[in-house]
Amino acid sequence: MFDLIVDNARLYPMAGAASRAAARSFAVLDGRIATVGATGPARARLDAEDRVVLPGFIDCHTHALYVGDRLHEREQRRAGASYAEIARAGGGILSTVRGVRAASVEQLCAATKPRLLALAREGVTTVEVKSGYGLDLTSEIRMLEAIDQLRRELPIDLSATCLAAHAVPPEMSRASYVDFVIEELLPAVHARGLARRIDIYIEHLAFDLADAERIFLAARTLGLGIHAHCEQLSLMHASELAARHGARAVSHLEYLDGRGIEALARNGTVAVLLPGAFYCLNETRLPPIAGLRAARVPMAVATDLNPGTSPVASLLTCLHMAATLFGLSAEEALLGVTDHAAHALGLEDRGRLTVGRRADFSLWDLPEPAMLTYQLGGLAPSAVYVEGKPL
Ligand code: DI6
Ligand code: FE
Repeated sequence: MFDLIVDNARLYPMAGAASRAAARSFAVLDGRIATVGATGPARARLDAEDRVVLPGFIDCHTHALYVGDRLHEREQRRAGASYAEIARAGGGILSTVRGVRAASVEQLCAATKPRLLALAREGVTTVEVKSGYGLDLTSEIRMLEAIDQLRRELPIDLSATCLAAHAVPPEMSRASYVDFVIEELLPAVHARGLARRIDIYIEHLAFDLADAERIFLAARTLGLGIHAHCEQLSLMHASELAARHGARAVSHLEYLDGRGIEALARNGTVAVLLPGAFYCLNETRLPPIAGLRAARVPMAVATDLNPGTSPVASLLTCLHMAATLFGLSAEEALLGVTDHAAHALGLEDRGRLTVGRRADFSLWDLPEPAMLTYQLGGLAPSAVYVEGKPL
């Protein structure tokens, strides 16, 4: 006896436009896909009425947990200041750090919930959320605890990443902060089981390759996964270093070169594209999509939802931007928010509608999934299911 049968569905188990299944139905048991194609007795039945059924979307790179906004930086940028100049003057990430340090878990959750629910309404069923606006022991842990609380309160799944190495806090030197992250913060986060991976911002205005190497070694010792922000504003060869240390994913990559592409390909590292940040910062340098494609590097697409560079609480918008601005095919863009995003997070239990995976899916009244890379706005799933249950 299954829990649910979904039938009369145009089923896209891999989400790519070219990979529609012959099967028209699937069965759910205990939150997982039990069979595809066959039917049988079930406690409930969902007639998809010939709608498109896609795997639940996965937003694999966000800084969704924050309070306040940075609207004033928009004006500063309009007047000619760059993101780096604003950051060096004590604005940027550090202005959000001041707000987050003063906020309680409840205030952090209340500010973040509407953003996560906005993603869920578009069919997003898993969201990665980073810390990185605390930059001290109690504030980083409070951020991760807030993510854990939201995970328990919301119907979608959240996956927390410790981004302690996001910026250097004003009260410390870079070297002593890196020591503190390695010696105190990461062990404390690991001991509490609050994050399954680390991330680091490797850029001239943040951390360098030597800092990154030390943090990667510490993460590996603790058995934490590795993600990194690389080559966003300049070529630092950070992707090569991260890949060599077994990074699952590296993000941004506008300045990535051929050597970096080879390193990602060799290590099976996912390239996470963040067109929302590219768009909001008015960037012109495109990530090397043709090279990534030729080297068969899996590409994911995420919102980078954050108050500074990508106040974009819409994965559908980013999917559209990945296709329109970066030139991804519809299939690449859709794989980028499903299977490849799951792989980036090491969550191989989702991202496809195949037997054994989580029954996270959405129903769409569309002629075909590629419509999501064509029409901007006005599209929403008619239903979203997480582990076989309606949102
Ligand atoms: N890269 C980004 O896009 C965000 N963090 C990072 O390292 C920006 C975060 C912010 O400006 O608040
Ligand atoms: Fe980011």
